[in-house]
Amino acid sequence: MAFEQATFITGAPSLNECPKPTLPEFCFAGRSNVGKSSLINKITKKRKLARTSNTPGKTQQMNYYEIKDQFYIVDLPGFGFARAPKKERQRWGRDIQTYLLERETLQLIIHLVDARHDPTKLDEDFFYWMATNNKPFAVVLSKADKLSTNKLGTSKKKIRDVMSEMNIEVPIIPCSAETGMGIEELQSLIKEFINPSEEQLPD
Ligand SMILES: Nc1nc2c(ncn2[C@@H]2O[C@H](COP(=O)(O)OP(=O)(O)O)[C@@H](O)[C@H]2O)c(=O)[nH]1
Ligand SMILES: [Mg+2]
Repeated sequence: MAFEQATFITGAPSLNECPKPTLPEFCFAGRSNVGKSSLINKITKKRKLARTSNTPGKTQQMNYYEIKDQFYIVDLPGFGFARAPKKERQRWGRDIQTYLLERETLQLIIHLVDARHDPTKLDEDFFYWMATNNKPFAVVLSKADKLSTNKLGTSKKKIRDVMSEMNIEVPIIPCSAETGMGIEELQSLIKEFINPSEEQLPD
């Protein structure tokens, strides 16, 4: 599969401006600055794909990238984006929840947590919320190059412990957009989930 054949499709400022749900879709979620755009650039081997369409401080939008005729990658606005006014943050929270719950072509939610930090209350709530809503998700420990193998193991275990308290078991993949660590594993995971059912296939 050619992850490199990626193009920017649109920055959807609201849910009803998302592209028609014709292709399987994968979204990247997590706080601002956790490394979502860098990871998208790394898996598509395009250094400027995600950055160019995302001007900091502008209205938060869902940035859609298409891997040629096969699937969409969606760069979600981070939670905790300080620059947006409160009203806008609330609207976005609702919009993203609706997106995550109701987007029929969404195959897998990839949630990033900075490998150097413990998961926040927001991360934990997010894990719980996804699990109780039966949403398939995976956790990426981002910026893994910044930690020793030992410390990385500890971070992974912390997340696994938090999850197992909630009876959740999902893939946890340490990744680095700098060194490429974990990228192939993430690509394989995406491939496993590209399995649209009959009724989702475009005519
Ligand atoms: N060392 C290191 N830095 C990273 C990595 N991924 C992202 N960064 C840096 O973290 C900052 C935020 O990354 P960005 O992709 O814009 O985060 P986003 O807001 O979640 O899209 C940038 O300065 C990146 O260069 C990584 O894997 N390793
Ligand atoms: Mg970004």
